[in-house]
Order: sequence, then C-alpha cells, then structure tokens
Amino acid sequence: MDTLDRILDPLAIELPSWAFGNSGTRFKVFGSPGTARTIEEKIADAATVHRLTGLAPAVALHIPWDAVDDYRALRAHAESLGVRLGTVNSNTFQDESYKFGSLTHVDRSVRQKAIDHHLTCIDIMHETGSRDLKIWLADGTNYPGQGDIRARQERLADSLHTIYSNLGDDQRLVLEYKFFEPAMYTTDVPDWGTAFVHVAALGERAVVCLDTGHHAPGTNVEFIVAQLLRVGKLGAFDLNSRFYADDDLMVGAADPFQLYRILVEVLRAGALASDSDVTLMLDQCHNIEQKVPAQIRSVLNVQEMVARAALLDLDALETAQQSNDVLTANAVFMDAFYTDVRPLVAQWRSRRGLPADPVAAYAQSGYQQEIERVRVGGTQSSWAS
Ligand code: PSV
Ligand code: MN
Repeated sequence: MDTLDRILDPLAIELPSWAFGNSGTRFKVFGSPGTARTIEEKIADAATVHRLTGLAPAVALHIPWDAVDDYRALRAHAESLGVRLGTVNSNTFQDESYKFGSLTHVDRSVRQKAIDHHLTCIDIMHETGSRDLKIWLADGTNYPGQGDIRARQERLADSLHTIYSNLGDDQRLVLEYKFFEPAMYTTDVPDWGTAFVHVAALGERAVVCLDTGHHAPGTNVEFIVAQLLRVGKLGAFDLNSRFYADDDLMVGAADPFQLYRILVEVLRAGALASDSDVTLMLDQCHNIEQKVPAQIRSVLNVQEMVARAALLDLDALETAQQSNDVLTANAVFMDAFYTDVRPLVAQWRSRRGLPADPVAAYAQSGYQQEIERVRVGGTQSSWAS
C-alpha cells in the first residue's frame, strides 16, 4: 500500500448532528426546505454524507437538542444506516437558571443542576456506546468586578471533578475552550492553558478539545496543536473556519493553508492513525447553504488537506531544518501545500467504489429533492428553539 492510502484509509471525521438543523445568527435563523425535524432524520443525513464519501462514520449528539426516550433504539437506527453515535455534547447554555453560570455558579443548587445534566449525559453515553463527553461552557462575566475570577475557577475545578469521577472506565471528559462569547469580559475556560490546567488536574481520561474557530485573530493554532499533542492532552478537534469571530463556516473555506499547517502537526504526531485517540469532529452550522452537500464539501476539504500533508517530504524537510536552510525548508513545506491532490483523492475513492465526485453524486442522487418532498410538517430542528 502506498503512503497516501496508508494515511487516507483510516481517516474518520465525526459529523455534528446540529449541522443538519437550522441555524443562524442572533439576528435571524432561516429555515430551509428538507431540513431534518428529528435526530433520526439528522442521522439519515449524516449517513448520506458517509455513504458518498466514506469519511464520516460517526455522528455527535448534543443534549438536550437530540434527547430521545430510547437511546438504544437510536443507536440501532444509526447502525442500520451504517454510522455510529459519537461524542455526546452537554449543553448548559440555554436554560434560564444558567444566566450567571453553570458549573461555576455561586449557588450550589445551580451547580448541582449542571453537574446532574452531565451525569445524565454519561448515562446516555452508556446506551449509545459513546466514548467522549464534551463540555463547552458559556460561563463567564460581562463586567470587571462582577465575579470572583479565582473563586469561579475553584468551583469549576470542583464541579469537573465530580463529573470526571462519574465517568465509566472507557469514557473520557473532553474540555473545550473559547476566548469569548457569550461572556464578554471574562470567560471561565477561555484558552488552551486554562483547559489544560483543569484536565491535567482531573487525570488521564480528561483531555482538551481544540475548536479551530475559538482563537483570537493571529493566534498560531498549529503551535497549540503541536504542544497539546506533545503532552498527550489533545483529545478532539472541532473543525470549522472563521473570518471574524466564531463563524462556524465550512472547514478549509476561510484559510486552507491554516488547515494544512494544523494537519501537518496532527499527521506528524501519528494522530491520524487508526489507533489514534484524537477525534476529528466538525463543529459547523450551515445558515444559508444546503446542509448535506456542505457537510460533504467539508469532509472532502479535510481529506484533501490530509492528502497534501501526506505528500510533505519529511526527509527533505528534516535535512533542511537540521542545516538551518530556511528557504529550502519553507519551499519543501509549500511544495506539498501547492500540490493539487484532487485527482489522487478521486482515484482513492474510485478504488473503494465511492463516487469520484461526491458533491456531484449528491446533486444527482435525488436525496435533496426527496427530503424536501417528504419532510413537510412538524418542526424543523434548530438550536434557536
Ligand atoms: C461553542 O461555540 C461551540 O463551539 C461548542 O462546541 C458548542 O457545543 C457548539 O459550539 C454548538 O454550536
Ligand atoms: Mn465547538
């Protein structure tokens, strides 16, 4: 098997259920014909992405958006469509009681409510077969003096400890950071350093999630990737693109070169191998574009950039680095990035019985027309409701 196949074959990208529901900005959430109304329909859409690309075997859930009565039945539904249920994302950002915080709240009863929500998520994970509990907190303050920064960290550490100690033996706690929003002054988990401090205190099965959209402009994200991988604490990626803030646009759309630089680090750390513990997940919203083909485009963008990273001549790079040959090192690095890998990846697909052009195959499949015809009535899924 050649190097490219060895690297592309195990590539698996987890899709977010919420990508298949409606989304928008604080100004407006637009509906769109054919949007999934239930988690079962979202899973069917995700399975379509996997069927056409061979890249997306798992679907992440968000609770309570995707809450159902019977998670074993949901798991069976997913498996019958050829995908599995992946990361369970908790949600403590849409309940009235969390106005001033959740796991950090000054009131013990609110903290307990937020902890209990995570324990419910752990119960769900036992049913769905999910390994990871992903926590992103909206906790923070808007004004200087509003909260005791240190005391909030203590309460957070305590709450996380209780959640961590309730995990099953094979389960992990994945802590996601974001530098601002919705809190505008302090955020309780604003950066990778804070996330690292907390997961390091918890133990081996606590790791960091890096959402590529959660950094200030100019941040060298691949440096953070390299550092967290180096110490074994990078558990998951939420991949997407940003132009301005947390835009959640299609990965590889805004800055393909950054995606390449990140994936070079991931590949060099061995984190794309089939036995890797690093989950590659998309965290995207499709506000104005069709959702299923946008997810197809996104996983293809990741695959193409992995292929470019795979073409990087590591021996030539190392030789140049060792001799401090700056220009050659940079040229070697750029050569792989500038290679058009699309024909190679299309061949990889054809060899596996997949459509050479999955976006075109989707357009021709009639799936979009069918969901627009059938999904009439009911309430379209949305994170706004
Ligand atoms: C927060 O902005 C975030 O990135 C977290 O991962 C949430 O769970 C997700 O977005 C939901 O939209
Ligand atoms: Mn995220």
